Amino acid sequence: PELQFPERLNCATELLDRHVADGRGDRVVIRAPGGLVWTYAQLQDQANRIAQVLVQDMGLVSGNRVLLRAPNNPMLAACWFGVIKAGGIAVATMPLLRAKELKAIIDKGQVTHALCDAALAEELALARPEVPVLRAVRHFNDAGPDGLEAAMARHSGRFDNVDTAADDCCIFAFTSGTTGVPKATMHFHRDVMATCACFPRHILRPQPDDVFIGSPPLAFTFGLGGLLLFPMTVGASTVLLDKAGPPQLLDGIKEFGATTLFTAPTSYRTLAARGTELRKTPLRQCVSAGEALPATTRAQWKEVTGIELIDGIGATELLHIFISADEAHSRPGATGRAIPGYRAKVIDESGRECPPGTVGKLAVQGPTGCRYLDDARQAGYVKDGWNLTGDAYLMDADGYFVYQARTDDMIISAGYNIASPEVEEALMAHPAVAECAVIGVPDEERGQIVKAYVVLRPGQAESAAMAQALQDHVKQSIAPYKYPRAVEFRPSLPRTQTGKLQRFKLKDTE
Ligand code: 3UK
Repeated sequence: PELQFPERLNCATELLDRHVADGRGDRVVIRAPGGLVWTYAQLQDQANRIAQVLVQDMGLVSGNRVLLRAPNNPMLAACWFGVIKAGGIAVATMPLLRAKELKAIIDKGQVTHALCDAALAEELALARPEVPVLRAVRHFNDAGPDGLEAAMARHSGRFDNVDTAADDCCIFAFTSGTTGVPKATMHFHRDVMATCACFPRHILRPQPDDVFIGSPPLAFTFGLGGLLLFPMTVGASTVLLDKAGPPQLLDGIKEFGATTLFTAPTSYRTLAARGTELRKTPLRQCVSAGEALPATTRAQWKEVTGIELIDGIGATELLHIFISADEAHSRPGATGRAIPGYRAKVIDESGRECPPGTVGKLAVQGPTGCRYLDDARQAGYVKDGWNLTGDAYLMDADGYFVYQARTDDMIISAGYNIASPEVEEALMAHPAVAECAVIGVPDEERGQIVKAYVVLRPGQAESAAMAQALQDHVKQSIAPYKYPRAVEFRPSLPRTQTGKLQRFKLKDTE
């Protein structure tokens, strides 16, 4: 029943205006470095002005697509709500994208309007001559007479949200491209509310006094949910950092008294080195998603901070996390169970459900799901009403899902199935290893062999002896046939802007 929504629904009304109407307007919603603090009433005022600029000055009509481009900051959040209030579709883009990638998104999404941070104006300006569909652009965090702020000052802080249907689209989200070309997915107003009724309500259970902080960009749905929508479900607050590497996260947690952290496994691994400093802070909940969480990282985080990590698998196609476990129910090595509202199963090649303990393809069904802009791709992701995320998993007898690999990252060597992340985890437990990536490379005799790309910690020497030591270490920690027969040292590894390893790029170089 909690996932039934009225026919008319605007998620900005529910997540933002509701708090002001119910007397919570004076509560803080956003803080940012430099001392900026906005209450719910102030965010509403800003978003209402932006909605009017969009509709009255920029000619936006319901259903138009608005490109948003900024590092995480308060104006980006205000613009997101402004677009939603005006009945538009928010197309948030990763800050590091170049003109060519912006052009592809604008073309694919038929984006007509853009609100862009003045600091990131350049690449959009370069793309503009090639995208005539984009007819109106305004820049924010811009004090000039043509800036968005000057236009906002000419409007009132009052706006009646456009009366959207629960099934009207409000987000185009682009996937991070772990397997290459980014794909665009659509989400409706009710999907936003459904996501807020799942992971936050059943797993995180935030309190109004919680302070959220983290690294994922709001352009990545992991960040949009974790750093904007979820705190707003209970009138809590968020800290938006324009730079959110481990040092900034650490400083931010201390400065703002953050209680709830959202970041990726690699970031937890780096932060753990200074994790004891976090014991003196109010930090109490830490969410990891985006990539598999190695059991060693979970154990290390618990040891240095005393906090049990909350792992969760989410996907752009499903908007947010659908399998997870809270601190009390977490199991090392397992992502968790299907969050109430979702169903998940593991299926074999013919689509039949696998018995517990057997590796197969993850299939998910629930209140959110994949809607690609591109129909041809849709049939590949959604089969018989189940979303196929492209992950290999097994489910144990208690309904816990144990991650194996992306299905494209399962290596078949001499008839053995070997999951890249398992070999990576074994390697990362070696003290000389900072980062690594494991792929299968073609081999005449074995079909494929396991190859490891390794980034060593500072001060460690790249040598044949080191390679041998790493191979021996893997043979001793997991089944020996999984050890990397080839080891190559690298100064760094290719990652997406959401921080995910791009194993396909390494495969391409082979
Ligand atoms: C992988 C994980 C193991 C998995 C995302 C939380 O990552 C997100 O979305 P993307 O579309 O990628 C989806 C794919 O990433 N993955 C994510 N989380 C985990 N693998 N353990 C995990 N905990 O391959 C999945 O299919 O970029 C994550 C919330 C919103 C998101 N969009």
